[in-house]
Amino acid sequence: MELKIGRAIIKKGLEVLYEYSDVDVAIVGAGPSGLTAARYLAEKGFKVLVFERRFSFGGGIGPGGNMLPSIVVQEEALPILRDFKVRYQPAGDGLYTVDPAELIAKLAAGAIDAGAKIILGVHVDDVIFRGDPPRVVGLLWIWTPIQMSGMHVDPLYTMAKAVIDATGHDAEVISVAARKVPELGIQLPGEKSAWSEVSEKLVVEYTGKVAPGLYATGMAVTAVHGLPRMGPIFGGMMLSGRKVAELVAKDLTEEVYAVRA
Ligand code: 48F
Repeated sequence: MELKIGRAIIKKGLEVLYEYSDVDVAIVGAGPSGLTAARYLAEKGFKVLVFERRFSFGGGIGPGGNMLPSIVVQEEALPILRDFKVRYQPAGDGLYTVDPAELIAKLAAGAIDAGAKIILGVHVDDVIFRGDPPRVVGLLWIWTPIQMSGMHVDPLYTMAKAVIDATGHDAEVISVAARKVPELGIQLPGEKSAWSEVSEKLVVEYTGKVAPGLYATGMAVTAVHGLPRMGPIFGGMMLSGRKVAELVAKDLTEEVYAVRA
């Protein structure tokens, strides 16, 4: 039996890694923005891979409401909640409360059911770039426990037509790209102190391409554009995820037509 269990795991696990070593879109981070983007891109037919450093989903949603079992979403994001079949209750002033456990489960299920692949326990370490002017064409990654051990083990590669940084406050992928590929011309001022109302709007407005092949969504957008942070309100994160999905889909579709023309 042990032989069969082990072989089933190794065979399928390596098949998955092989199949997803080349994708249309690689998303780093399975928080609210990354999972939302994954679903809307996958349902358009793109091959989507999400790398998540932890062995769980949701990013900041779980601890979001200061660990209370309630988070807030504003009216503008209700269509997204309905797409994912997440229930909500009015809290007045255009705000709605959502159960964080339900939001985590349904965002992840929505992304997976739409066809996105989520691989857990992966730390994205670096980008791959090509060309002059340069374009981001993929990622370097390593298993999280190895990264945490501090031992030097060479990472593996995933090639992607588009990379989306959905890593949250530290914009980890964009940050490494800015530091190691200065020719990309990325500035990273970092986020400002809180002003939720303004930031919830600006985070969506500024969502998009940061450099050729590299996009920002969610709190990563605030780090790249020096926007204020917000509290435990998640509508902007999901609206940002949906917007980046639309932009990436448009760019990739136009690139395919340009190649064919
Ligand atoms: O932090 P996170 O939830 O990002 P988000 O989608 O949403 C932010 C909100 O949760 C909240 C907020 C707004 O109300 O302020 O913080 O922008 O999710 C980011 C995910 O990315 C993973 C991390 O474990 C988390 O689940 N992550 C971060 N860096 C890496 C990574 C990395 N280098 N490689 C892989 N995963």
